Amino acid sequence: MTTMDVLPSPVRLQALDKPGQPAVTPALEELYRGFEQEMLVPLWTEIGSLMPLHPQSKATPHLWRWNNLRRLADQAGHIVPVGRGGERRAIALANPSLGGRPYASPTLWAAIQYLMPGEDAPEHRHSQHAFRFVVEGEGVWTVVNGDSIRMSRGDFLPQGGWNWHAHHNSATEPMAWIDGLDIPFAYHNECAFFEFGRDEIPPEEHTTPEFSFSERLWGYPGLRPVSQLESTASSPLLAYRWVDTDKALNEQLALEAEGYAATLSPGHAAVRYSNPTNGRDVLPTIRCEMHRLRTGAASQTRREVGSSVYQVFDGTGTVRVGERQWQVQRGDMFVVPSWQPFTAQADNGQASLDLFRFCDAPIFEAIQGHRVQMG
Ligand code: GTQ
Ligand code: FE2
Repeated sequence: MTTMDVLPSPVRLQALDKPGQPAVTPALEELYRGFEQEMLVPLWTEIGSLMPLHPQSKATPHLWRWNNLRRLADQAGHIVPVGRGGERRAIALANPSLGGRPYASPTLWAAIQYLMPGEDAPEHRHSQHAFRFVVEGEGVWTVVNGDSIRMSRGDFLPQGGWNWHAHHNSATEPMAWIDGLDIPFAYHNECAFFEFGRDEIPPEEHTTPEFSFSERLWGYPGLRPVSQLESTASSPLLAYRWVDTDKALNEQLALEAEGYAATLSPGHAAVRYSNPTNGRDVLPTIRCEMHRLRTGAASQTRREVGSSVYQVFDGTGTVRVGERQWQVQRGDMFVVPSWQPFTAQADNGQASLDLFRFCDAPIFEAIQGHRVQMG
């Protein structure tokens, strides 16, 4: 290293010549050269960005249109084979201010996955927690530890880390769905493990049952199998069906109309997918919810520690994230970065606005670092 390499740039010294910083003198320049040479950085020059008054996300609010996601996934379906090595035909949302990396937010992966008729995605497992959510179509079964689970519009399928899984399209049409995982969180925190499974799913697991074993065991609300009293970190119920979610949301709005305090705010119903063994979030790192805004209704503005990804499940409306605002429709996806204000409003008309949401709140709750602010 030459002296030139370690000289602080004039720009940097100029930046330091401001309130709260020591006077720039030859002695200070000498001190900072010493720091750089020994790989040291003082707190007093960095504290503003290291310890901000409130979260200042590196992520940007951004919207991805479903017709573009769908079109490009279909294009990939015709060009890119799916198989061992690449593992999945999944295309991730890349937040525009996260360096072109496949991160929707600093913690969350969100992708559209696509399988052509007759195709199989090979078996593997990883420590990252995952889920699938289906905005349109059917025909793909995901096989988790040998349990074959049907995927149809509106279904939510959690899949805790380290479970073997593969997907197969048994139908005659291609199918798309979205995946949410904590891949960026695991990447940045260096805790990821991965293992390849069998290259072929045996025929006896290549089944297409209406309901999975997990639903037959766990799919009755409030009824816990007494043979299964140990709580598990991720939900053992591997599919939450749209008929139930839809009914639960409708009933909240109906109860509200009858005078009961069943909604979050006027016209805003919401349910959280929960783990039936402990009542907590379905996955240790990811919270998943479905929100329904009655026609014309708006959600209360809120900001929250941690980031969220939304997908419009149905209806049309306006969403505001920080300084941005979009008119949205079915399938559109958007990111709400940490501590940015968010509100949604359903258009006036026939339909309500249904928003599927996932976020990283369980991580921050676990470290006593979670905050929500309304208004
Ligand atoms: O379907 O197993 O979008 O392992 C990213 C990683 C999907 C999957 C993704 C995965 C999967
Ligand atoms: Fe996977």
